[in-house]
Amino acid sequence: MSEPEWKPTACILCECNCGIEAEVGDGRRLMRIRGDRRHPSSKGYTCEKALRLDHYQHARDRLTTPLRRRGDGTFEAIDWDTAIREVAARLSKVQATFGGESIFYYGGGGQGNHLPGAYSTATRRTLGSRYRSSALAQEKTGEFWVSDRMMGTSTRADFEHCDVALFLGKNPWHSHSIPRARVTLKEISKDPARTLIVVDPRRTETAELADIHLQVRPGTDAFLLAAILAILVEEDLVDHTFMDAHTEGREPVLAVLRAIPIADTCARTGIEESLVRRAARAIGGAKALSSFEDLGVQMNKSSTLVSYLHRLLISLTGSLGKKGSHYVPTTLVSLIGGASKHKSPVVGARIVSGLVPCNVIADEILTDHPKRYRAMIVEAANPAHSLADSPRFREALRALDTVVVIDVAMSETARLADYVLPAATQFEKAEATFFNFDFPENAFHLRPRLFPPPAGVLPEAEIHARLAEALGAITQEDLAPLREAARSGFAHYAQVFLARVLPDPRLSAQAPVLLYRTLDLPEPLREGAVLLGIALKAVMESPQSLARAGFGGSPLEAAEALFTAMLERSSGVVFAIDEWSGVLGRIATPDRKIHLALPDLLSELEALVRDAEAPKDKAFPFVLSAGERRSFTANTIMRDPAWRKKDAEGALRVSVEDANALGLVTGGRARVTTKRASAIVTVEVTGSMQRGHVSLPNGLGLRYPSERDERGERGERGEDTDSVAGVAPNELTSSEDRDPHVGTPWHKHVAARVERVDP
Ligand SMILES: Nc1nc2c(c(=O)[nH]1)N[C@H]1C(S)=C(S)[C@@H](COP(=O)(O)OP(=O)(O)OC[C@H]3O[C@@H](n4cnc5c(=O)[nH]c(N)nc54)[C@H](O)[C@@H]3O)O[C@H]1N2
Ligand SMILES: Nc1nc2c(c(=O)[nH]1)N[C@H]1C(S)=C(S)[C@@H](COP(=O)(O)OP(=O)(O)OC[C@H]3O[C@@H](n4cnc5c(=O)[nH]c(N)nc54)[C@H](O)[C@@H]3O)O[C@H]1N2
Ligand code: SF4
Ligand SMILES: [Mo]
Repeated sequence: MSEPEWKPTACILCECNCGIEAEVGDGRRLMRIRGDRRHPSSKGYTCEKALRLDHYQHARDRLTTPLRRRGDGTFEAIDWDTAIREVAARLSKVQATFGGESIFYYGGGGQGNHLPGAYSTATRRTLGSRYRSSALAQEKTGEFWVSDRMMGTSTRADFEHCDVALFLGKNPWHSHSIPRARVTLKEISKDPARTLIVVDPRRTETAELADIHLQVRPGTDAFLLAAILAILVEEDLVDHTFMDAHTEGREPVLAVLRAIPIADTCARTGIEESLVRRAARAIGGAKALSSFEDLGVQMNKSSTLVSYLHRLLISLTGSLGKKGSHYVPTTLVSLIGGASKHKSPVVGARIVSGLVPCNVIADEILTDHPKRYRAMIVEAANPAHSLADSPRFREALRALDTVVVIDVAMSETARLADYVLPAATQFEKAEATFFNFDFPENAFHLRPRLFPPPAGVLPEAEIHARLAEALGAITQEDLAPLREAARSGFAHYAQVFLARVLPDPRLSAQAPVLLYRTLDLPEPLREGAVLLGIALKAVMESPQSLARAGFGGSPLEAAEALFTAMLERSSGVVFAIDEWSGVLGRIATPDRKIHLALPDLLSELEALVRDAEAPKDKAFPFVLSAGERRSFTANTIMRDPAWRKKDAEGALRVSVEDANALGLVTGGRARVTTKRASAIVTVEVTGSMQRGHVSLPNGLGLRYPSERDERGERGERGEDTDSVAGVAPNELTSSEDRDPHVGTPWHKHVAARVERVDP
């Protein structure tokens, strides 16, 4: 037995990726976990979720060998050579018969792992795959589209230094998304000179800390923002100097806002006009406003309009480019972009940031259209659980010629695959994310692996390299000169790489796997190879920001220094340092101004406030928010229900008034019915919900093997020994309930009926 040892890594359960140290011992377990004070962003912070990460590393439904579906639907274990050969052959055949663009790619990374997506570009390019998507096309594409049109870029906010903080449909106490969220929230809350404003129909943990809680009626945020903007204009609380210097298109916007009937518009939200005015005055009077919109508005009615109004609020108050307000971070890999010229091939849906809207994927498959997708590669994602209308998405997967799933666990999606390729966990390979959005100092964290992968599983980098080889995309002759160059240091290697690989389209398509195969990094860091390419790109794109962080000199010197630092600083590295004075220079529209007037969305706003509300369907009197973040939820990364210390079933939250009217009690059962399906749930009666609004958590309803099944071989055992805790929210949602512009789902606004079920 060796002595346990503390090693740096990161939590993988939300986009913050807090630095942690794990005590690792024999048996490949994460025995104890604590925050890592050396991590540049989290500085020792964690929340309760990180401390039980061993439930991920040591899960009972871990995949341990490649699997192939048999004719009868069960799986058989196959060896890696067979798996790679057959997957390459099946996908090549689809490519030859229907064209590479019929091979759809979904995923590429979750909350903690973005290197698979980087390596997958090689496989996708080899196969000629063109269409892809990920969870971002269920949440952020409306925001990206609007941001791109208005600013040519996207912003984040500096909550640490703001005097007014605004959260729109966001509960950072539980969902985080900003560094050290609870510390920052508590500081704002207790400081009388700072104002915390929360817009949420529920009295969330964050709302409890707020100075102003705007408890909107579900789905009425566009009215609320319209009223706030109209008040800012009416009371002349807008920043004229900022608008003169940095915006254009002001007049049509002000004209629409002046015409908004403020009292009526407030009434639609269910909030007193006086409270809306108080919030507007706090926002208008802010020295530095930070604001964050998230799923409560992005997965809701008028989501794209809300993203637009939110950006108008930032622009009209001049909340960009000063400390404590909004900024444009320096990124290593940009996850965002605007709309492409091309539409999705079957439905003709708008593609934003290169992503097909998640809600149309099934429609792109379940059709006889000649351009329908015929095959899908799913990597580090669980769309059979996370996309709207799971039954229909399962049907779509079954209709495909070939489905390949790369995952660590037997997920809901893996169960429907033709081939399941088992990946090393995020602690068994070098991993990182590109969720790096801090400012003025921005950090990146390459985590060395804690354990070697067990026999039978491979890191995604190795899987994509083997696929490239099997598909004939790279040969030993391609590798030899690069291997040779690697012996003379990174700068020399980079020079040879730039000279040989980048000008050759065939080889540049394979850049990530060429780096992986030839750099020959030490094993615990091996999958970090692709970062040399990323470092090279970063020093070309943001030389000054990187130089301020110590990565200056010639591009080759800077890239070598940055890459070396990424490999060596196992608790993370500050790769960019920026200046507030440079932020407005990052507005990337052709005239470098913020374009305030988006005519389509202004017309939508006019229609919204003018038209009467559509009558409610009496059969579905409730609004169900399907997929709330809670203390122990983490999408489907954590499959073991024992990870959840409380609320194992993920209760339906119901207001006291509704519970009394329906005869519901905490711990009792209820039936939730939507137009799609019914589910039996456990009830939690709570004063935090408003009447007519109910909510279910995200990430539940997963199949998990019971303890006595631990020894069983995957696939060989019957499904019936698995248990399922809670309800999978997307059994209840419908894919046609989506945003008209970018197709994001209305998961937070599902019409529902709730009835008591007698025990
Ligand atoms: N604990 C935990 N943290 C997570 C995750 C997790 O699974 N668990 N997932 C991570 C991921 S992937 C994401 S995208 C983020 C999401 O983070 P959040 O967006 O904060 O998460 P949610 O709880 O889904 O939704 C936020 C709030 O929207 C509110 N809401 C519902 N309807 C409305 C409405 O009509 N208007 C307004 N204004 N609000 C409404 C809900 O009451 C809820 O408090 O969290 C990340 N962090
Ligand atoms: N109704 C409803 N639906 C929602 C939401 C909601 O609020 N309501 N939220 C949406 C949002 S914001 C998000 S982000 C999505 C999340 O949904 P998805 O993007 O589909 O992601 P996860 O559920 O996180 O699934 C991650 C998968 O990666 C696997 N995995 C873990 N580690 C590794 C690894 O190292 N390698 C590989 N290859 N696989 C690994 C896990 O086993 C799991 O199967 O859900 C969306 N769906
Ligand atoms: S869940 Fe998010 S906030 Fe909590 S420790 Fe993990 S990364 Fe940090
Ligand atoms: Mo998400």
